[in-house]
Amino acid sequence: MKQFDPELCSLIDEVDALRHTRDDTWQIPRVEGEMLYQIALSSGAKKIVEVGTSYGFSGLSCGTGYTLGVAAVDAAGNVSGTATTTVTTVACPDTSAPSVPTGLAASLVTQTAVTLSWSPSIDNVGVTGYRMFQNGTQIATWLAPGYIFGGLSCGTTYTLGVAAVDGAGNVSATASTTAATAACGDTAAPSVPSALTLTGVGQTSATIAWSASTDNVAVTGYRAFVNGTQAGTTAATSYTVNGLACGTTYSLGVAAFDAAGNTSSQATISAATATCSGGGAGAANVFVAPSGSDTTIVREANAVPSKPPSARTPSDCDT
Ligand SMILES: [Ca+2]
Ligand SMILES: [Ca+2]
Repeated sequence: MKQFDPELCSLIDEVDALRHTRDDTWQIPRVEGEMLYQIALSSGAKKIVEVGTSYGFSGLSCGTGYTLGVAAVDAAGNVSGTATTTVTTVACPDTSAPSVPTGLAASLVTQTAVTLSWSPSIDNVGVTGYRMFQNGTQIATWLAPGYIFGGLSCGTTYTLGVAAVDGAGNVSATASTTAATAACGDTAAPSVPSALTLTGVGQTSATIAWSASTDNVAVTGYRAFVNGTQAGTTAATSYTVNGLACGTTYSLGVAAFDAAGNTSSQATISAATATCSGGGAGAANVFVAPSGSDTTIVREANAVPSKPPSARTPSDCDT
């Protein structure tokens, strides 16, 4: 609290001087019993004012307490005691921005959200809130450290920022950090294997090969199918199916799968195994035509003739 000079001696001197000059210069009416008022400024200066009961002080500092005083003076220069009051001028405008937030840290990361925390900013008056930024764009205001950035995309890196604000609208610089959301769940199947070809065939086996599939994450392997039934898996781009029957046509298929279990559609190719040889799978049938290649007239191998050879007639062989 600034104090005005309580000493009134100089005031008296001033009044004495006025009394000698006011007729010529100040033209203060010389009326018996008239009261003048002395205003004691906090700076220590004093001022004589004419009769009145109010005075406006100017040139004071904002946000500062003052003691203001007034004393009465009569025409004879007699000065009263001083009455005082205290007053504080209006607070100074806040032109200082809060400190920049520090200690930014991302936590509780999910596929779609990241929680950003930070240390509170400080301000000459008071921090009233924070502005939140996502990739440089303000998306929200927040009252206290700790904000959840939501609605994010999985497997994506974001720049997250925060700036402090005070009641006068002063804004700190923006502090930023980067954070990546959790990896996306894989729901996309690999591409269908292409360029499926039959690269080898035997009486009981067939080998197929194809061009590698692609995937949004990675192809783990391939499932091989025989007539629609899975026969096995491989990480390679070829597969040999065994245990087939000779002289038989099969539908061979292959489909790619990823680590999440997503499987592509099948690519298929028709494959005929090699013709059966004697003693092979066709041994159950006996050719009766002289050439041994008649495919329309056959007899079951275990058919027992109903008559001994000596009793047979040609017609016995027709059925
Ligand atoms: Ca401030
Ligand atoms: Ca995938």
